Amino acid sequence: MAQKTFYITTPIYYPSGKLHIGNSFTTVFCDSIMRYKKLRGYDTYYLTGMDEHGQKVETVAKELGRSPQEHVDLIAHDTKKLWELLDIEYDDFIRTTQPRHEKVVEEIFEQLLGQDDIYLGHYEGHYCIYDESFFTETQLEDGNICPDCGRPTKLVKEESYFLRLSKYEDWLLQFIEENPDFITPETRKNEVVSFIKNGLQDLSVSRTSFDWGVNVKSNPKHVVYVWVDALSNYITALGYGSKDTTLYDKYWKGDEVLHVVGKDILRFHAIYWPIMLHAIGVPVNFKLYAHGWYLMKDGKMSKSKGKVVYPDDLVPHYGLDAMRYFLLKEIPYSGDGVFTPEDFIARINYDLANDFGNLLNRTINMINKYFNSKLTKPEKSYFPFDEELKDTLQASIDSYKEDMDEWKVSSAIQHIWTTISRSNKYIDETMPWVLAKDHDKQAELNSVLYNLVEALRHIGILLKPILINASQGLFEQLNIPSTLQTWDSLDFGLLKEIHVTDKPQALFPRLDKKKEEAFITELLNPVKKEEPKEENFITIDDFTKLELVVGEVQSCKAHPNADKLLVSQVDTGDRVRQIVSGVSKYYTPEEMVGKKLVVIKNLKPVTLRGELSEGMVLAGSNKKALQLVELDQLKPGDKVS
Ligand code: ME8
Repeated sequence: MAQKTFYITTPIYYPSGKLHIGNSFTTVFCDSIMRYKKLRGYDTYYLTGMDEHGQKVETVAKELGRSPQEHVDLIAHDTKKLWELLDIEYDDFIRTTQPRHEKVVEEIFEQLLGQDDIYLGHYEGHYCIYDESFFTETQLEDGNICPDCGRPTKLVKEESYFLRLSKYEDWLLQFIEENPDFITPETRKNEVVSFIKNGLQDLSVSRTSFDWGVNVKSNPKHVVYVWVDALSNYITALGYGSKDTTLYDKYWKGDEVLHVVGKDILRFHAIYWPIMLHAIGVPVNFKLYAHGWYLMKDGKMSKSKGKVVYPDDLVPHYGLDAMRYFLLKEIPYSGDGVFTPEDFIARINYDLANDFGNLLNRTINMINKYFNSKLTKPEKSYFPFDEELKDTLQASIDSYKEDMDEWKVSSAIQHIWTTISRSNKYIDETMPWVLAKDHDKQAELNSVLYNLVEALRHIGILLKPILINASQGLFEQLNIPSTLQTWDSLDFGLLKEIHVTDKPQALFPRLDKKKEEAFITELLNPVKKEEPKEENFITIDDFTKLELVVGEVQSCKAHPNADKLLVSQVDTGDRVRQIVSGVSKYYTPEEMVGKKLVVIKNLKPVTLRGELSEGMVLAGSNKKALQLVELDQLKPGDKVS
């Protein structure tokens, strides 16, 4: 029988900065689904990539003193490194700046224009550069603030092309009705349906206000607006519109296609994308899963508030599997998840180290101790608990499968832990250490330990899409042949004989709770080093603009019209100049005479209360005192620098 195909995609990420656990969640999530499908025998294709065009990229690159291309190259490089760290097995990494993508986007746009699904008009609206979205007055928060990111929006009016969404409103509603599992979860589907029923407005699909994008072929002053550009990646990456459409024919037109997106970009994928595809004559045969968000205890993850968690801070310290486990476990199917240092450490200590790691470790240690690392397949069952263990295992496998098929990864993980708990309970019930004391109970003891290894083998298979190193570690320590690590080998009793390692290693060492919580808290709130602000600096060139010289006061009088001021005649070497200074509270005119002071010679002359002032003398001061800077060893006109 031909293998079924499964094509899965992440959103393509904006290169606006380093990716955090939120973006990483989507990618790890897709990776686990892809690995599950592979385990189930599918021919899979996993696409991820970067959304590299748009005004925001242009702006960020400029701020960082890079060209947009240099900027996106750097971020794409860092992103690939992150996926390597998280062991993401993607098949392709598309970048919207690649010619293979740009060329096809150009053509898609022209096709839509040619068939009058795109037309030229004017757009006026409040635009958020950061989110690359327009908002209506009613959507904005007070002060024309973007409702998504909280930044100020800009009122923009420009010529723009529009996609006729309104024309396809009825078609889309009918499509959603006829394909009830097109959008999941159900709550998200309801959101989309009610949005459409409120009436779709034609979508602005081009900009003239920036350059960094795909130009409209027939009118190059327009750049294709980022969503038409971005969404097309899902088919351009497969070679749609190119000479070689093998992948497109195989995977897009294949058995299953799944787009996984965050809830914030649901509308784009559930409305604009199917309409675009339908309009250009591409079959709309994808499913959409919109997941919730990772939040911090007190709200959204926010770089500006210093509340962002990065996997590359955690993985080197806690390992790949701890990170993957937490990410996949803590976002439920249709809700948000919260990251706290306490929960992160608790999941490692309780779920991974105590429940799972310990089960494996105890089992191996007992086999080593009682049977010199070797077991044989028991001839029969000795305890009623044996059947209970097997029943729990079978029920967990069924529920796991059902959940994974519906993208409920967090819930599927819980079913694995049900089996883990049942296995730990089985040890308490059968008490192998008591059996070991009785020489007549060797067969029972062998059987108990065999059942535990079989349960662990099953657990290892179910964990393959979730914990990459730990599932492998489990198979290695139990010496499970690769033929019994497959989905088809989920059948109790297939192990003929067992020979476990005599050097067991803890998969997840227990962590010092307080110390590690403090470590992560510190990562989240690094002690801020006061860095001098750039605008406080002047360059040496700025300083040398000042002409500072020694000036000797020849004579001095009180200012006729201002109590605080003295008027001095100062010899600066080249000539005598009049300088007005606010020092009368600290110096009498008599005291001034003969002082050799530091004078700024090239200060623009001003008239102060009727007296010309052709420079300034320098003084130091605090609230109580003022002291003129004197250089009594030098002569008038000597340079000060
Ligand atoms: O939206 N928790 O890119 P993006 C969970 N370029 N998911 C999160 C998250 C969080 N805290 N923060 C972000 C874009 N995400 C577009 C996509 S696709 C044709 C174009 C998710 O880099 C977010 O929900 O802003 C989205 O799914 C993904 O990261 C990419 O976000």
